[in-house]
Amino acid sequence: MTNLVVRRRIGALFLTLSVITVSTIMGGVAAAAAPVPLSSVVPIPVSATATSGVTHTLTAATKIYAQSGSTPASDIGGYLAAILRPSTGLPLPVVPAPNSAPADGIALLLTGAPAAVGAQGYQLDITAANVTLRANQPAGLFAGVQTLRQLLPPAVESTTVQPGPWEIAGGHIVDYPRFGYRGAMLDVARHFFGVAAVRRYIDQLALYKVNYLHLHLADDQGWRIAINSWPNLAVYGGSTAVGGGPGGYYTQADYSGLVAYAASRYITIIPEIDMPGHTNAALASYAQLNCNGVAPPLYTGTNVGFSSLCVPLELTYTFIDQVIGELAALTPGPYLHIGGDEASSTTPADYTTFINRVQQIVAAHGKTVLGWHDVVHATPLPSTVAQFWGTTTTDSAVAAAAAAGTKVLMSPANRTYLDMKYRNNTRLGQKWAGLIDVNQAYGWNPGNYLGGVGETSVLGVEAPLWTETIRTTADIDFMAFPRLPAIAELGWSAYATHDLTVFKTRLGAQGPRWRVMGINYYHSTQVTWPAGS
Ligand code: NGO
Repeated sequence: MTNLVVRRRIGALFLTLSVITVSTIMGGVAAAAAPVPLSSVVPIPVSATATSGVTHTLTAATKIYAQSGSTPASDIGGYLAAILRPSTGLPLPVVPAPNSAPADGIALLLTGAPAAVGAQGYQLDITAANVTLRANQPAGLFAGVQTLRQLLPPAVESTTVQPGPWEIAGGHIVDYPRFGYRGAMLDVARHFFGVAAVRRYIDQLALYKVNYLHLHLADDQGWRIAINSWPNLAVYGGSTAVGGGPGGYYTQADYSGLVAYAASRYITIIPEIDMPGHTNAALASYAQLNCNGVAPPLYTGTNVGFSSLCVPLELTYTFIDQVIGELAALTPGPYLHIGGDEASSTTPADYTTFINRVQQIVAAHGKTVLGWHDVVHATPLPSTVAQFWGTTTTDSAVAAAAAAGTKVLMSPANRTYLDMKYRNNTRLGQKWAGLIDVNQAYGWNPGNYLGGVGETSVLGVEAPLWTETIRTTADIDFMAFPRLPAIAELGWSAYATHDLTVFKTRLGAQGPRWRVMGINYYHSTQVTWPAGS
């Protein structure tokens, strides 16, 4: 009989419980599942070498040692403990690491990592005696914690005590990202998603080392952030949604809370106000923003390209300056996204005038412009980043901009758009950019995809989730899983590791974890799921 001693604190007492492992009950012979292999981590690490026959087991004595004197390290220790305690029932105290590397427990250290892992990478050593995670910066510790988490059995994600054992395969991992920007976008304008839903998505993104969350905060159907100098934007412009539902918006306190929550997961939020098109909600909220002085009605359909801010009107730029000013003050990160897509109700000359002027406003507020790749038709500032959302592998204007130094964020719609259907009969989503199952989402190379846009021009990869047809967190889960981890891997892992067959098995191995986490994932037939998942 295999007994695992679990110490749980109940009130002021420590109770010692004996938990009989499931394998004992079911098989009679103690045949605990083998530890998760190092090779199953998503995104796949740069290098992972297993030490055969060695495992590390978490016990009631395990401590989490955090780099002494580092608040971020002890916060990351607390984050790890908060994930592990409910399922393991172990106390897992977070304590300052001694000066020399601890001989036991899990150590989160900001010393001794190889320079090659940079600011976001880490080194992880797992021996029978201890687990040692080293990074140069807290972001690297956080990334390494996600790897460690995936190396524990899926049941570790449970919110209730599970039998264990909590074994981790022995080995040595050195890991760092291919691209510094690995993003996801959530459209909270077509349907509004409240703070809890966005936090849930942030937590899911963190598990796959995504480090930017772009929030599409305003579109024709809704304006979702309170702007103090233009209050009607949120109150009226945010009052509905696609299909005519109730809408909603973030107060600035809500939004700051999201920014802080994301930061605690090493994710930077990028706010987007789409303009000059996709602005019906703003135009409906303030008649004086319209060229004819008449406010259009609120819009709850799904057409695009019919609205435009009034380019010749000086008030337009006062408005933008005040909106961008308030957003910049709420945004510790470097980027503000100005949209710029599908401005088919704006003349090309007006478009150029407008984008060039808005870039100056963003720069005056100390931020860097991100825009959909349409902005290359204006005159991008040297720092402006163009987000490619096309469906072809050639775009001469984007290639010319890249040749002139513009960095490109890769979101090809037929590869990365999480709102595309998986198959013709997928209940949710659209088809305009094609069907996207795992082969299609994973089977491309961001550094060598768009003609004339080589690896050095690519800032990173982002998976947008537009929400014309998406209403609930279960819908978000269904469209994001399993494709989001595929895109996250393209952003993190070296292209030399790219292998569709192996990836389908690694991705499938995440299924049991998603099940424990309550993620409503799509059971793609292209993924090799383990039996029973
Ligand atoms: C396009 C369009 C969005 C839609 C989305 C739906 C871009 C950049 N503009 O992508 O307004 O919501 O497709 O897939």
